[in-house]
Amino acid sequence: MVAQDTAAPARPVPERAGAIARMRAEGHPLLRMMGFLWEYETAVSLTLLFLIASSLLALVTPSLIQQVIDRAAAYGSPSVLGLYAIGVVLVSVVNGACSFGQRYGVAYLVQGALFDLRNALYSHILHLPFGFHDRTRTGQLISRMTSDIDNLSGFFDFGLTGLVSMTITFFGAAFMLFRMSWQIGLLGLGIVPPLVVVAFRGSNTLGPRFFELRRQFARIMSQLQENFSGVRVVKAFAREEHEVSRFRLELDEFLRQRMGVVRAFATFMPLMDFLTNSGTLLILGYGALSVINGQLSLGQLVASQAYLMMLTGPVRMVGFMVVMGRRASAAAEHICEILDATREVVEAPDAYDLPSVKGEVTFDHVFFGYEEGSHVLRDITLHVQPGETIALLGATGSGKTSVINLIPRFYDVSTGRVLVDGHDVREVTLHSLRQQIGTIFQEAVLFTGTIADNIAFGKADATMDEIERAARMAQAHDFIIEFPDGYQTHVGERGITVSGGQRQRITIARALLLDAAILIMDDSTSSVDVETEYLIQSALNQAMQGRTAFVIAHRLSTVKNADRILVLDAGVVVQEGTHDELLAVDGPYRRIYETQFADQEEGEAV
Ligand code: DUT
Ligand code: MG
Repeated sequence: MVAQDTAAPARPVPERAGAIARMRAEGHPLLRMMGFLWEYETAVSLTLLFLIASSLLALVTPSLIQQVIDRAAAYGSPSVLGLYAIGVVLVSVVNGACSFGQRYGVAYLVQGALFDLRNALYSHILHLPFGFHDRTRTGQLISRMTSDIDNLSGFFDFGLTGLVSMTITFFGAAFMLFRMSWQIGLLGLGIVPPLVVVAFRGSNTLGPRFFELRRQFARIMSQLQENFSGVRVVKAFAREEHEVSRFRLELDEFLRQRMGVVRAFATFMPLMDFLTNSGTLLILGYGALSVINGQLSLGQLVASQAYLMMLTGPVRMVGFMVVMGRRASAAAEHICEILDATREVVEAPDAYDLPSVKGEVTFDHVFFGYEEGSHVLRDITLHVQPGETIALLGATGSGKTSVINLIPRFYDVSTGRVLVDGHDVREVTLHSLRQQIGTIFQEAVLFTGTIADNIAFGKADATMDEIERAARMAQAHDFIIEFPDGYQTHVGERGITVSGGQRQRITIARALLLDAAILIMDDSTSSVDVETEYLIQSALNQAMQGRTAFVIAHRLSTVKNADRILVLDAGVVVQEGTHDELLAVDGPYRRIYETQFADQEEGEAV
């Protein structure tokens, strides 16, 4: 966007870019996050300049007022008074302008940095491999993208500028007080230690409570999310009342904690006020005596009160700043955890684009496990010719899904090789590999958007003709045009407006649209009625024409039509051959056939 344009292209300074990249990659998480701000170097310097100017100008104002009182009022000269009045107005106008510049600058660079951070994080998450997403809850990722970034945003916005302006104000005010009179300066500084003690105790009490409060809020949120998306289950099991009372309990806890925070806050604020006010009173008293003794002017007495406020203001904020800093630091740690999550599946630095393939797939002594040391697949060797259909069969947990997951390189093998048209899948770019493999997952996921968008998901530039052709092949065209808006019909976040079988056929169309040489399908048709099953079966038969297909099937017709059947048991291929070959021998296939398929055979004989 605008912000990026100014930062990135104009000056090719690789050294600086390298420094920023280093800053983002190592060190304290919070500093790494600040690397995102550094991208906006000019904005940072300008903002800092405005910030310093406005803080210094604010320090001048009490001094000017002192002059007005002491000189102009004392001499009774309206013209001098006017001059000082103009001075005061001028200072506040310039101060206003600086303050505008500083606020605008901060917003510009913080929003720009957050824009970049959100993009970087999102892209990183989407690029992380299957293994990472197997381990990580969706809610956790969402909270990284939302509340953690919000926390950082608060810190960037108020924390950093506050730190600078408060430091200047504090030391500036102390300096001005000492310049006026060292006794008053000492008295002023005298209030600081007790204020700091109270502020820190406040932050130590409030900090953890705030954390707890947020955690409780997150719990409530996740309960809401679960129950709203699972509302049908809640209703089906008549659990509404139970869920309502569970929610009430969580809300009760939230209320209790919230009141605890309020109580703590309400205790500390008056304590701070009391300390500040007593200090002020002390100095006012001492100052008044000095005025009577002629050691201090009236103007100075007035100014000293203003400086005292400037001295105590930042100290009162110390506790708040510490809490904010801790929160931002925790958020930065969470974000860095994700940014540092290793990509187990990484493209080789010299990865090349897989040329257009014919569809030959080879497993060469493949061992594979989800965790190091334990193998889920053992010594799989397989050679599939282009156009062949392979059916995978085996008990649940035998490793069927694991086998096909290796072809698009969703996971990496432990030892051995997976080759597509003779290219090791680890040597080619992921994009070029996956573009040539149509994948149909067991779970049919539709995204919010039109049916056409959903079919064209893997190929954004597909024409309407291509989309329709894919839909026809998937036996989906007929029901799609029945919808009021045809291909432009919107489907909800979970495809609520279409039935399960329809959803599956849309995802089959999605895979077919790629017109890939290789097709892999996991269990796609296990849970639909006979009629739909038949439609999907013919869709699949169409789809497999002229392609290499790997099918995890539960239907006899698919298995029988396959060129080869692999029977898996505990990660090992125990039988391999055609339906007739395998049926002829006494082995696992015949047992599966007899228990699962025999009755299907009768049904299909007609
Ligand atoms: N497994 C894991 N982590 C995973 C997925 C699977 O450890 O993320 C294990 C479970 C199982 C083995 O790998 O013991 C094989 O699983 P796979 O999903 O390949 O089995 P399947 O043949 O596809 O089973 P199903 O018919 O239930 O889909
Ligand atoms: Mg499976």
